Amino acid sequence: MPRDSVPRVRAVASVLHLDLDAFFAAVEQRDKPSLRGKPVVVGGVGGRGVVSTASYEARRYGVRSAMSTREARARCPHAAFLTGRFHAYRDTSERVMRLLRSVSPLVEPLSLDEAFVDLAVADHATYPGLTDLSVPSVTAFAEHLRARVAEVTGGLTASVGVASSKFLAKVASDLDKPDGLVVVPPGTERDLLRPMSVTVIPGVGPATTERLRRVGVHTVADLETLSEDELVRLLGNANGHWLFQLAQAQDDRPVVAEREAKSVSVEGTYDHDLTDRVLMEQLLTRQATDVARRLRKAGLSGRTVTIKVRLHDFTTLSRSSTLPSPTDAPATIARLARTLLADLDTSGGVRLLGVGVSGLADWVQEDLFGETSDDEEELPEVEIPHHSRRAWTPGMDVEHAEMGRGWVWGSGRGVVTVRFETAETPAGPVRSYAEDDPELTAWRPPTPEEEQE
Ligand code: TTP
Ligand code: MG
Ligand code: MG
Repeated sequence: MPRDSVPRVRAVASVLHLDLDAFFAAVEQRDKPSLRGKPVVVGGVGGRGVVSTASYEARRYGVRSAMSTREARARCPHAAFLTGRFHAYRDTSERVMRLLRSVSPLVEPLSLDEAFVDLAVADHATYPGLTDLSVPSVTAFAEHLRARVAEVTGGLTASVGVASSKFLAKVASDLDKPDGLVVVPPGTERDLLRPMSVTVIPGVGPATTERLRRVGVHTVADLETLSEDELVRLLGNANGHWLFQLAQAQDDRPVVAEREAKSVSVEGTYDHDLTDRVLMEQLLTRQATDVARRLRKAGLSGRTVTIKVRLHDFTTLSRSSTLPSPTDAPATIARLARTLLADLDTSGGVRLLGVGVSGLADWVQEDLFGETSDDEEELPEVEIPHHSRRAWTPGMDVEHAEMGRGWVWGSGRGVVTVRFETAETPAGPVRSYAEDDPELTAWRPPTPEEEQE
């Protein structure tokens, strides 16, 4: 950001930020009626598994995203531990994004469950109330939108923040989670921020927090006591200016609809279905390193890391995650790629894996996020085995010839236990089968994308 620019913050609260509550877990509770109102943990269930998310019932026991599943089990042993079903999350996400795009042409998704919407250019024909961007009017609109989200998702709740900038809208959506709405009246932004920890500012990670702590700065109010020059001396040019401006709620970043971003990607196809997660992670790590090398050669860096996975049945899935600032670091790309893989159900076997980076930055070119030492990782030798085994992972969708659709409750010792229920049924019965019972098959909804690739 140029040194002397003074961002022009909007005079009205017209940036909306929406984030679904306990997203993966909420989708699981929707599709598995017996789990509604109960602690649910979604993530890797193996020895090195990590929690993707937990239902609010499980959060009461201290279970959090990115915690090891082992620790989550210790904190909340009676929770249902499920591997993710990406197809269901993507489908739900698409319904929400479609709804948001019906509101405004300017929708900027940040992840599967989260987006900014620019209400200043909202479709007035669909939402006539919005011609007026007053606080009561955007409040009524946001409540209406939250109800619509519940409708299109089959009952999921979303938390929404509306404010005069992206920064404040995102802060606001988090204030009353879950199922909350906070509208920040224009003019009150700084009062809202002052008591908050400096970590509320995007890009302020552990290293910056520590540097600020050493000079006695904990809150945004503390930050305001430092001059721009002091902040630049402390944190460097880009970070210093950025923090100085954001501490005063000066954020004029526009809401940008998804653009055709340049991307760099690498992929590999395999003769035999891969089922070994460790092997898949090693392959992704290698691909991430290749992608990083190409990015650096081209002088590019990107914020969005995407993995592509083709399953044994040729369903092609992609999963992406967006960093707060651009990267070309192999370890960062690899780490993110592996995390993304953790959310996919690959139990049926994988035929193709790929990693890509896209989304060139529109702000803060310096690596605010890259506070960890981030050098090339040791690359393991990767050998691809010539056989594969089918597995029943907890939470996966199945269909039984007689009993119909259900989900895997657990498996082991040659037995798989299934609960027969779907979003449309009441809580259903539990039955056990031999793992190789020919009557039992994996179930996946037909998707239009399957034909594309
Ligand atoms: P979040 O919106 O950060 O979290 P959430 O929706 O589960 O909970 P809430 O918003 O109510 O606090 O992330 C959206 C989804 O992204 C989350 O459901 C699972 C996935 N995710 C991971 O896989 N790993 C992570 O570390 C995080 C934070 C999220
Ligand atoms: Mg969320
Ligand atoms: Mg989110």
